[in-house]
Amino acid sequence: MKASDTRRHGRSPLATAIGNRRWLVIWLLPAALAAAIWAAGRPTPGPAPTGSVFGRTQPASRKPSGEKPPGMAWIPGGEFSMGCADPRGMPFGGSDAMNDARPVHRVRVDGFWMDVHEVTNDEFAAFVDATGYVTVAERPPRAEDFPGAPPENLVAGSIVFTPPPTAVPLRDATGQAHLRWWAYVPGASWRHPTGPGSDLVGRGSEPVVHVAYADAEAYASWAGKRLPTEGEWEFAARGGLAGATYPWGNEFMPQGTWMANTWQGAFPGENTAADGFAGIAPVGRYPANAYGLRDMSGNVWEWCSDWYRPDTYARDAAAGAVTINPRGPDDSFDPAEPGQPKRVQRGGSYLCSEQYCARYIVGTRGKGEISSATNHIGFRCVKSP
Ligand SMILES: [Ca+2]
Repeated sequence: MKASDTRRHGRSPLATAIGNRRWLVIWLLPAALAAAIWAAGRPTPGPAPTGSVFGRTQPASRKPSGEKPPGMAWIPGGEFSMGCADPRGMPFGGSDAMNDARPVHRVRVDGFWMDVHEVTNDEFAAFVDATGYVTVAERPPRAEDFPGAPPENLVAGSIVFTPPPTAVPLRDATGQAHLRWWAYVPGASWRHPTGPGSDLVGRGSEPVVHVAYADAEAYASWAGKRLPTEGEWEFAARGGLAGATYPWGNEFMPQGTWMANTWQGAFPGENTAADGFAGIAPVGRYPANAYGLRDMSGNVWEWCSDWYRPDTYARDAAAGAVTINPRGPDDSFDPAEPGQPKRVQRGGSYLCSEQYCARYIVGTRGKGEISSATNHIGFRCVKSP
């Protein structure tokens, strides 16, 4: 499949065959709203959220036992308000109501260690060198998983951001607008982030990408760690702040400082790189939050261990006043793509902007089909004391 073919003809048979397994999730808006946003270029900010739905963050006092694992920070755990108010009225809040991140509800998590930064290419290479592990993107799709797909189409690869040369609508009636800037690239993998012609030279300290959920889980297990629950991830990202818009506070750029690697310019064609990076940044190039964590907003998306459902928070809120150590629902369901098992992803990426997917906002949620990978999805690990 060529990206140009996809753009010209919509979703190709190969994209359907492969894409059902390895396709990125999008979030849809009513057509009228999308048209208005496109016409205006950016949403008109509404009234600021009151924040009254957020209660205090109450960190636990328990200290960790044992020595601090290298490269990890202690996250004290405690009780906090999890979720996000409708972000459309916030500065840089984007255009999507993000209903799956409500209601804001009380959650308590135990303390844990968390990687200070996203897992890097060098770290992932050490795992592969030690184990011989082959990632999902490096394995040819199996014919039995894609009945009817021509054998020549069953080639290993992954999905790569491929921005179009001209401005395009961010949403349309087909629900497939994202195909204009994503392409399935044979040979793309963590070793070749943008395709067979690319490599990891000079990218050792960048976060590893093109990792499917099983890849992240395999690394974590090898490292003696695990993937965070969504509750742990958000508690850590909030850094002790209650209801702040970002991991560092309520201002997107306090004192004019770039705090995260996101997208600037008219997405997806114009990338001004005003924050210093046009694409992925090496980990740790932006300030840490109060728990010492880097890049909890932006850079690359991070897998969490919870299955994704849009009604998870509603269920938790209905079940009791405080949800203790939530591990997510027992199954996955996304009404936008029924039948695709998805896990939660958090934090947004270098491709997130206020025009599209403002999920660098700390309480918002993402989701990904478990065997899909792209060049803006990575992860970090946690460890219980
Ligand atoms: Ca991140």
